[in-house]
Amino acid sequence: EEKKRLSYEQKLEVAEHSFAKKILKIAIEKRSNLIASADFITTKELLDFADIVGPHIVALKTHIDILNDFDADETILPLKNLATKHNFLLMEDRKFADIGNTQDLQFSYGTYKISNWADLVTSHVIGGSKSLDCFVNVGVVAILGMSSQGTLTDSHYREEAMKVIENHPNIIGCVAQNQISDNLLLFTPGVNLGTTGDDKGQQYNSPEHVIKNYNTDFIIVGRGIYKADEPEQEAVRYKNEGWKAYEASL
Ligand code: S5P
Repeated sequence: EEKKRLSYEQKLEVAEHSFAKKILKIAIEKRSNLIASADFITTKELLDFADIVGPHIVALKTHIDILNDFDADETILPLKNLATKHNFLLMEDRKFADIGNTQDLQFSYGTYKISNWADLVTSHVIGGSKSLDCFVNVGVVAILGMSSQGTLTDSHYREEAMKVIENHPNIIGCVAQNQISDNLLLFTPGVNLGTTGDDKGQQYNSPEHVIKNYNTDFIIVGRGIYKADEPEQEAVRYKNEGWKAYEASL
């Protein structure tokens, strides 16, 4: 018989990292496995979007460095308030990829001071295990495999990356396009119900495909929601599709 996935409740029982517990609790409470990617270049669009989709998501994924008008008081304070109001986590998709000392500086200093506000951060593991020691008071989501055409994250890379990932206590899960072991959370981007890709190498699957085939815990949807005419309606649609596929896979 085919091996079934663990439920969010079962994952919560064995989760050790505080941010793994937090995101699992939110998923259970909201009956949602949806993370919305908010790839906006203005603070107003980012905040309006967060307020609209907030009730339906477990986390809002940001690329904070693409904002034209970033300001700690005008951007981060209201964003944190919205995260509290609607009970979602803030996931900064920084994709760190350097030595430990540089990542330490990039995490806490400069314009964005990510460590002040992010609950989750994405990081490559290409710098090796010790490069990840700097990520304290945050959950690290490691980039195992990418969704883009021609990515270098082939099976050999992923096998070596997984050795780092499985042994690092700061890591709560992976971004990947394949099934991984039950003790890590799986986050899958490249999800869209309307199209199979873009002209810059992105490749898409449906929520059902990634949840059924990879046992993904959280789907990450960007343009499918934020470019829609009715982003809230679309967020609800992805949330419902994602939850239905999760329940069917139990
Ligand atoms: O492999 C990846 C990893 C990530 S985090 N492929 C991705 O697309 N992402 C991110 O997910 C990407 O940076 C973007 O913010 C989001 C996908 O956006 P969409 O508009 O293509 O859905």
